Amino acid sequence: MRVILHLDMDSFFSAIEVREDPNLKGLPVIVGKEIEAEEKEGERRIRGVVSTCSYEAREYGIHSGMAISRAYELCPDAKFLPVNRALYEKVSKEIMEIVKRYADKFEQVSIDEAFLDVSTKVKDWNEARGYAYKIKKETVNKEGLTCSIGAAPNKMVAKIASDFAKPDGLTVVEEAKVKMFLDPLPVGKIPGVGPKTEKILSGMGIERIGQLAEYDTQELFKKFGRYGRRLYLVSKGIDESEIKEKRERKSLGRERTFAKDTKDPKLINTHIDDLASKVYEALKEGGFLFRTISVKVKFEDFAVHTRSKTIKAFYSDLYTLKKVSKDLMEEFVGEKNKKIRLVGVRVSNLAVIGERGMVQRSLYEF
Ligand code: TTP
Ligand code: MG
Repeated sequence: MRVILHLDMDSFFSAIEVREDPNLKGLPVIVGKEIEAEEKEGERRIRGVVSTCSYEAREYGIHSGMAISRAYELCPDAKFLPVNRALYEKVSKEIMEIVKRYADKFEQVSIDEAFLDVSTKVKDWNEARGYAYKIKKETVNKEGLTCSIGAAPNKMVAKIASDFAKPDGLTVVEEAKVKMFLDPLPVGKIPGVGPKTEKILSGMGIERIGQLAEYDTQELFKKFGRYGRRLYLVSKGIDESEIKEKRERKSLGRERTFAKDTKDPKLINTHIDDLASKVYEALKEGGFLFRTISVKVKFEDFAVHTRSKTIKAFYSDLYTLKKVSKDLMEEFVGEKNKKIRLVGVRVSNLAVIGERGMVQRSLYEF
């Protein structure tokens, strides 16, 4: 039996603000980016968008992505707070550490949500419910924050289920009930189906997932191409995708012993280039960025030396990796040096692409 849980924190940023200031409890609380008063043509304006808001604020029709000015129109008495991202990231880390321990396999997918494979932890769906409940209780006890959990035979159904009874929800959808659960839901509940697709589907007379499941598959493929195939599978509750574990890595490196000890700079540099490429491939696979590059050499007398360079920001490109590695190697290579037996390239100070707005960049402009 495969049991996947999807956990999503309730009104995450605003729930943290309420926890920090209990006076906010029960009030419409809006957390927004770039909240600032600006003077324009003699008029004071508030700029920015709503990151999230408390469930009390949602009753006024306020939601993520809405202009703060619009939220202000809908609920002038709401508490408007700036985004304290550093705090939310710290809390996110703590929660993920707690939650991770419950899983055979764990995949964090955003600042406030994660998938857990708990297949070996529970024997049946009843136990799955109890197990999920334990997790919910621990996040409340340790962090003072509630979450919603969906339990299902796959990631997609678990994600739809976690959203089903928000906030503080727990929805279990066992295999035999997947169809019954999905059929009546609007197609917009399918992760990735936005207003655009919803509109096209509506034009085809499809409003609910059950109607999508019954629709002529050839027509779906014709209309949406490969995406049509995904829609079809999802509507039937089929999703074989695995939980992708991102192992926390402190560093990542490759090394090589030469067939014959050498001091030939050209040959050594060729190997450094090649090792850098291998490290780069591994970085790409894990979605990592680096700040520190190190090289290691073992001389013919087995003496080991390393040299490192830490750069100001996170980088991810092969050119930077090769260039810095070769620069670092310079003092070890050349006629006056001993022959080299082994070389290695390593990166450390890693970050994950996508985290904290990390993007790929290059140290060198071309
Ligand atoms: P969500 O889980 O989508 O929203 P939420 O946790 O606030 O509320 P819900 O109870 O419905 O899950 O997003 C998590 C956090 O990500 C959210 O608290 C704030 C941030 N966020 C933005 O900054 N901008 C956005 O447009 C969205 C959707 C979220
Ligand atoms: Mg959430």
